[in-house]
Amino acid sequence: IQTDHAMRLGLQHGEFELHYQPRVDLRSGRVTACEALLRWHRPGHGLVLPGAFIGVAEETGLIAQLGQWVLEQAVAQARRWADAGRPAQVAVNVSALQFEQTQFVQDVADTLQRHGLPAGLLELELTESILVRDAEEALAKLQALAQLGITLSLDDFGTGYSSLTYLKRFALHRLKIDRSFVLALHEDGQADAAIVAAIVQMGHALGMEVVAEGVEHAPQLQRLQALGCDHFQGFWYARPLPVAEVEAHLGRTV
Ligand code: G
Ligand code: G
Ligand code: MN
Ligand code: NA
Repeated sequence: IQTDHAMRLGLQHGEFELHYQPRVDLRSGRVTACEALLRWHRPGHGLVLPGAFIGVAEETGLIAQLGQWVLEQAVAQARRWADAGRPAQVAVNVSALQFEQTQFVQDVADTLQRHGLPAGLLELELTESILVRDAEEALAKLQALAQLGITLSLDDFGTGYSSLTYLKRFALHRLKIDRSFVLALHEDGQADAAIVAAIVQMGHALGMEVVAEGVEHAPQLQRLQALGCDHFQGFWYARPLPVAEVEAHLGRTV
C-alpha cells in the first residue's frame, strides 16, 4: 500500500520510463520490433524493475492507469520512430486486469488514433491468464483488436495454464516461447529442444509466428534458427535499452 501510494505519486511526477528491448526477425536478420518494458526511477530506491511493483499495481487496481500510461508512451514513441524513417513494431505487455477493463479495446483504438499510428506497428503481449477468466468476453475483445490490425501475441507461452484449447479458439498472431525453455538450449538441452521444436511446429501449423525470448548465448540462437523460430530477443543481442540507445538498433542487420 505504501508502494501503491508511491506509485501514484510517481506517475504524477514522471518517475516511470519505458525501456525497449530490440527484437530480431530471423528471416531478414533485421531489428524490426522492440518490447516496451517498464522501469521506475523511485527516489531513494534507484531503478526499480517491474517484478517489484507490477504485482502491487495489479492488487490495488492501479495497473489500469499504469497500463494506459505505458500504452500512451509506447504508441507515441512508435509514431516518432516511424516519422524519423525508422518504423519498428512496438510490443506492449498487457496485464489481465488491464485487459478486463470494459473500455480496454476503445482505449487502445483511441490511443492509436490520437497519435496517428498505423495499428500494424502495435503489438500487444497477452498472457494465458486473460483467456481463463471469461473466455467469451476475451474472445470478443481479441477479435475486435485483431480487426483493428493490431498484432496479438501470447507471452510466456508454456508456463501458464495450458493453453492448447485456447490456441484453437483464439486467433492470435504470435507465440512467445518462455525463456525457461530457451535457457538450456546451448548446453545439450534435449528436452528443451524437443519442446521448442514442438512449439514452433504447432505455432506454424496454426498460422502463428514464434518468438524466442531470453537468448543469451550464440549456440541458443543457432539452435532456434535450426528449429525454425521466426524472431528472437535476449541479452545476447541487446538488453532493454533507454530510447536514446535503442534507436541506433532499429532496422539494423544483426
Ligand atoms: O523488465 P523485466 O524483466 O524486469 O520484467 C519483468 C516482468 O514485468 C515481465 O513479465 C514483463 O512482462 C512485466 N512487465 C514489464 N513491463 C510491463 C508493463 O508495462 N506492463 C505489464 N503489465 N507488465 C510489464
Ligand atoms: O514476461 P516478459 O516476456 O514480458 O519478460 C520480459 C523480461 O525478460 C524483461 O524483464 C527482460 O528484462 C527479461 N529479459 C529479456 N531478455 C532476457 C535474457 O536474455 N535473459 C534474461 N534472463 N532475461 C531477459
Ligand atoms: Mn513480454
Ligand atoms: Na515472456
